[in-house]
Amino acid sequence: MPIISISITDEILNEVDNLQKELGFSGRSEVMRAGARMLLADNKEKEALEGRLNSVLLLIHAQKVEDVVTEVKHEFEDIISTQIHNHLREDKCLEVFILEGDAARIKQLVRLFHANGKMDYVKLIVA
Ligand code: NI
Repeated sequence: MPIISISITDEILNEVDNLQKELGFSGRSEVMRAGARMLLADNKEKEALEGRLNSVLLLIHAQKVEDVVTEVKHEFEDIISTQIHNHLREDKCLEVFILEGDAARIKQLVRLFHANGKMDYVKLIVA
């Protein structure tokens, strides 16, 4: 198995260590492999989507990156029919987008939120 090194924030590393104990993983590598497998499976499912979709996109992010979200969402007004913005504990924002439109366009939006690396959580739910 190849060995790679990754950089990770203290905050995420702490959470990874807690998760390792809580779920009984044998080490950090095992947690990271499980995370990568979930992301791959999620992406495969998303890539298979086509045609016109109704969906809900959930985002959790730090308040300080709100401008990134605002910038992205203005480019996708054609598929965002409703948006709910709510404040959570610890300066976090929860965003709920109700989306309607072509699968390709919805995937493009989700990809942007994933790729910028600034979101704590990105989840697309297809109705
Ligand atoms: Ni906010």
